[in-house]
Amino acid sequence: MSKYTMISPAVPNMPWQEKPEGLKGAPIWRYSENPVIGRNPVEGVARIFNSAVIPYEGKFIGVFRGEQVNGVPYIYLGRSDDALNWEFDAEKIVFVDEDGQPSQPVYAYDPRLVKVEDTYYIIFCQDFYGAAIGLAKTTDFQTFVRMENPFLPFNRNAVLFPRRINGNYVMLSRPSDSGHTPFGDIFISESPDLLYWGRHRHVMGKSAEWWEALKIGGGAAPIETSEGWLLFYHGVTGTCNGYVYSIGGAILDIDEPSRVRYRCENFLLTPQEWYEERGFVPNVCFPCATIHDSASGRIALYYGAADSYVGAAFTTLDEIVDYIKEHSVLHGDDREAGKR
Ligand code: BMA
Repeated sequence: MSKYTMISPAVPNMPWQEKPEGLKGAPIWRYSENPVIGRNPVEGVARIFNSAVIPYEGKFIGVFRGEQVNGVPYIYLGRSDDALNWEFDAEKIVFVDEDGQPSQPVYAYDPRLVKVEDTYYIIFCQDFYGAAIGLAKTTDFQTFVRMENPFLPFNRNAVLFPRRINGNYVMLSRPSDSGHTPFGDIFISESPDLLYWGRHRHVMGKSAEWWEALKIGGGAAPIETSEGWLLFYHGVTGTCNGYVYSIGGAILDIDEPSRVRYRCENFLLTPQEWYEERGFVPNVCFPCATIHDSASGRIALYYGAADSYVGAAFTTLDEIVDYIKEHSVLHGDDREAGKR
């Protein structure tokens, strides 16, 4: 009998591997065949990483950050029967505007993919006179309609919640600068229509813990649970050799998610495998999606590794929630509604 419940569909065919014996630290374990996606996955694309996947029509579909050989990132569509072996379209996703006219972003990266009601939304980083959040929707993964840009530049790491809260769509984001941003807290904004955004609140900031002492950013779309919204996010620290990206966990209040209920002082995953430590940008674990099954409580977390690969890791709702609660350290800001 599970201790906690997920409020989301059952996904009986989700990918899974049992916990290895002797696992130490946080109860989350890497897929033994990682990386899931290797180099040069598509003609003209050198690397796929920081990508999002979702169950679709009994199988799986995803939006993938493809770093083209000219260095410009774009979003590619991929399909899979098992969410581990992926086939990618040869061409990048073509976007149109609300009138059906071509509306291709200059570049597009770090996509998240979230279903709200009957529509799938892609939330990504793009050029809007500087790095800013892009938003697009599809119902069939054939036509992709770009919507109005939700926020002003500079902003990154936007993550839509999978349902409205108190009647409004809700999105996390991380206001930033035009460069590699040596700061950054997670904020939340609401919208009645995905067009006009307001009621901005602060959710949580960098913390005293070394692994997230520089900046943080939303990761996978929050999972609705009996304890609140389970959020996997990234935390960044600065070293003499550059940034290190780890994966953290927090649980946000179900009705007022700008309030943090629990926040794990330990990282859940930090770079330690070759595909996380070695690559185009070393020492990066960058979560962008989960596939989770409410019937079994199983969670598969997808993360970009070293800006070069996609990795997967597994956990269960009971184990990860207990771990986050047992190691929870809240800061003054975290408990606040986030309005000043
Ligand atoms: C961030 C983003 C991510 C990237 C990370 C590490 O600023 O650009 O796409 O994974 O840096 O390079």
